[in-house]
Amino acid sequence: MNKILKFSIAAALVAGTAQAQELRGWNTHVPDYPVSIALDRFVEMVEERTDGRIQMQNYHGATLGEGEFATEQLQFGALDYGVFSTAPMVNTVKELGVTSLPYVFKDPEHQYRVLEGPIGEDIAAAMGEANMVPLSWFASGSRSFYANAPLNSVEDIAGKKFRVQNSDINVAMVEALGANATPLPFGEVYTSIQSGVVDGAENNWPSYESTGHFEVAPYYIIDNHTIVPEGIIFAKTTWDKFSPEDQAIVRAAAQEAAIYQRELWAARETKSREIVEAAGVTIVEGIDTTTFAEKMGPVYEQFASDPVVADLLKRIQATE
Ligand code: GTR
Repeated sequence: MNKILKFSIAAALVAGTAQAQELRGWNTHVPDYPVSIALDRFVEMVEERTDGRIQMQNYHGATLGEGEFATEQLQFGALDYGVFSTAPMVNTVKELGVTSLPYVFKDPEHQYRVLEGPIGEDIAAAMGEANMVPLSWFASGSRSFYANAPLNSVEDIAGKKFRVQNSDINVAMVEALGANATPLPFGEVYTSIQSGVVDGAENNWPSYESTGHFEVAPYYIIDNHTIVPEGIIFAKTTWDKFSPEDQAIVRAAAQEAAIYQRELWAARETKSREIVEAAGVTIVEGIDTTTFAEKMGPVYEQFASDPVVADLLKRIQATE
């Protein structure tokens, strides 16, 4: 073997070992959705600021699987990171349950104050036990019910079949309203409403619009029952491989991406509502949500009686 060839093989080997392994990022939304745009920005910031030491690839549109499956993959460390809704995690991390309870947050700002303070640190520690490291929280929007038949009041929710995220709390919430709950993957909701497997679902404006659910369930009642936390979450097994310096870079980029996402979100909420209104969706707003909230007593009893969760709940309620 001549010297030049030997040298280039050696150089390639060195380059090969130095070459960062590409991390895989999960996301359920279409590429032009606020979550997806902000996640792309996050990756650009990290790659640039780590001089390519960390290489990442986002997979949008649930191409790596539906949320429930992806959440498990994250917990096993088979996925490196992504933007995850915490709803499917509440069955494993009981501390997260408190954040999925109906009307636990006064508004999105209240949610950020909770998640970005000491309560959020305790929740993050509990998530760490399940191999998850939350780095920043995105705007996730208030969720409300929609159906293929009129929903003029909370009473109209009773007797219908609703798809829910895969979380025991969501099932209990729907049952407490006298309705039937079916946990289904996000990607199956459209066809499930269309074929009558369920009568409706619940979500925020951007998801209601971007998925086309409004086409098959054109009655939306604004009850704002939950604001389920959602954000950039890493597998702890991946996170622990970063140097402290790189961890600081990645965390800062995730936080900047969240600020960007919240701006995009505000604009998209308005746009999504305009789109569904133009399509003729019937929107019922200004309802008195006290009847809804009162029916949630058993749900709180079931999911917030554990002392650790009860304590978190008290602290959230005491947060201004
Ligand atoms: C959306 C959320 C998704 C997914 C979806 C659902 O609002 O952004 O991550 O959880 O709801 O209903 O499954």
